Amino acid sequence: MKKKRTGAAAPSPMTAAEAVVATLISHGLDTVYALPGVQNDLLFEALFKFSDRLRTIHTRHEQGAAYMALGAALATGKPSAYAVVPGPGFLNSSAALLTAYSMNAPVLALIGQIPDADIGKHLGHLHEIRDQTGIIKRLVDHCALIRKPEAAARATALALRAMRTGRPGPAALECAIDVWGKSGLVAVPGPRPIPEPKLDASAIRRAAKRLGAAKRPMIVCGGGAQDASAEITALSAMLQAPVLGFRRGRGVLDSRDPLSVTLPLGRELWGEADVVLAVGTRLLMQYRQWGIDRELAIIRVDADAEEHYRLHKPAVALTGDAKPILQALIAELPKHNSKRRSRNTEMAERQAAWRKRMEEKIAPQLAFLEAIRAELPDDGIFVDEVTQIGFAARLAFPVYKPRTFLSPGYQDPLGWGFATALGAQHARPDVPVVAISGDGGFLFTATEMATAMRHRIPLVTIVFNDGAYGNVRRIQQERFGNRLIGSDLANPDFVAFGKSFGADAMRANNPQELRGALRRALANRHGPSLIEVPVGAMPSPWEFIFMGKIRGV
Ligand SMILES: Cc1ncc(C[n+]2csc(CCOP(=O)(O)OP(=O)(O)O)c2C)c(N)n1
Ligand SMILES: [Mg+2]
Repeated sequence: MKKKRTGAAAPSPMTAAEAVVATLISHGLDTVYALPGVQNDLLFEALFKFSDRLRTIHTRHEQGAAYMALGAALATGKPSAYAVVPGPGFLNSSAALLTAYSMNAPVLALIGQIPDADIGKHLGHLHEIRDQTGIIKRLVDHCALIRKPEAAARATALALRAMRTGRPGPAALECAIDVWGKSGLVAVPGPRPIPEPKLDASAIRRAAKRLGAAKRPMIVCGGGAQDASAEITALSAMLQAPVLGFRRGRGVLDSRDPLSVTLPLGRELWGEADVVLAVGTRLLMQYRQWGIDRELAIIRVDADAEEHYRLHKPAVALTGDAKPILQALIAELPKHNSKRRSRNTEMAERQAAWRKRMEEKIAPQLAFLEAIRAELPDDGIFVDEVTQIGFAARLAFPVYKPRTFLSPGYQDPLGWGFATALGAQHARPDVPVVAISGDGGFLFTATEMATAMRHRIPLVTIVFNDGAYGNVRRIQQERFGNRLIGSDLANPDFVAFGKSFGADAMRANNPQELRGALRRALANRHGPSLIEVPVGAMPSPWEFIFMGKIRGV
């Protein structure tokens, strides 16, 4: 998205911390998710000073702060920020920062440091960690150490710009305990336009010709297509091309459109396609599991020029933001497009056939998902987790709008869900957010229920309690001769747990009761609600996800 150049304000005296905070504000950020500590006291002093324009949402663990920032970025598509102390504070946030990197999410980490003069000397200062910068560098594409107030505003603006330039992703700024409070003359810059590669007219023409002539075109969407929903919808209709979104690409094309598919039908269609338009997706599952052959031409649209060639040379590579590229493709396509018959009936029939097969195998999961979809409004956000219901949701939860199905990408970090959903709900108070968790994943960040209460965040969380790391347990049963180890869990009474924080908490024993509980929870906009659903072991969904080769066999 482009923003107008607003220029820097006239220089005025301020601390490095004030310069960072003022620059966040000048770039449109309104929240910092944070957990304080002595190295960042002067950052918090600046956050206090600017608290009429930037809210500080404090959490109970740094992973909560970082996942909340991630959730805010995913739900809004805009940059978000979190602040933590160095060493353990930073490391506590690192799984979330890693997940932000894997999801190309624009999250800015503000990380404290030991005294500036002693960085690298191994003196054993409070929270010192060997080569903190080196560790951060492995987790983000852009990081900088702030050493002077005069450089702080510019460093912040550069980090925010890097987060949205090319392939989006997180950035980090470190600042030493004795530098945050140093004063200097600072000019606070406004946002500058994000550089976009020029449209490659000849590549767009080649793509339009290939797609126009294709007999069985298909579109595959990843997270990079989330802001090009209108364009994907138009192209799908023009080409009568099914649109596959699995996990991060879900919701780009409304699930109610018969051309909107997920797994396993998407794999079948991959096996039949002659031209695939792949938008903002790594295509890892397609190349590594489903296979590729000479009969299939791939047209890739990606913000990252290197991504095109990581696995395979595509027929056409288009680099940049998906939206303008697809708009150019839409303008060019009518000159080359074949006459197309509607595939709606065919696709509806094939979807129904797969649905039937799934109902035969994973009925318990599907029934709970149906209950959730029936109560969650069309624009409500569903936050997925690494749990039985989550795996099924990736296959079968209908998604109607972009950025309303948040699934954690290739890290799949157990425990991301609750805290990420809190951030999503905090950043999007206008829509309801429902998080699902297993009993295992929920307790990773369940302490953030205190954050939800403190900041009155009306998130609805459903905990499916099977008393186990159920996914692991089933694998041990089915593949390892029932040698169960490390997969059974002792749990609290989740309803009592929720209530002890002051949350509205209830139990639902079946899909029908879940609907009633959700109705009550979604009506409560004053604070968090927790619904515990006791469940038994669930049937395996893996036969619909890991399906093996279909091309180039
Ligand atoms: C950070 C992290 N640690 C471990 C795992 C491995 N893992 C995947 S699923 C799972 C069990 C999940 O248990 P629960 O949340 O109760 O969901 P259930 O499978 O029981 O539905 C584990 C341990 C992971 N994905 N991420
Ligand atoms: Mg479980």
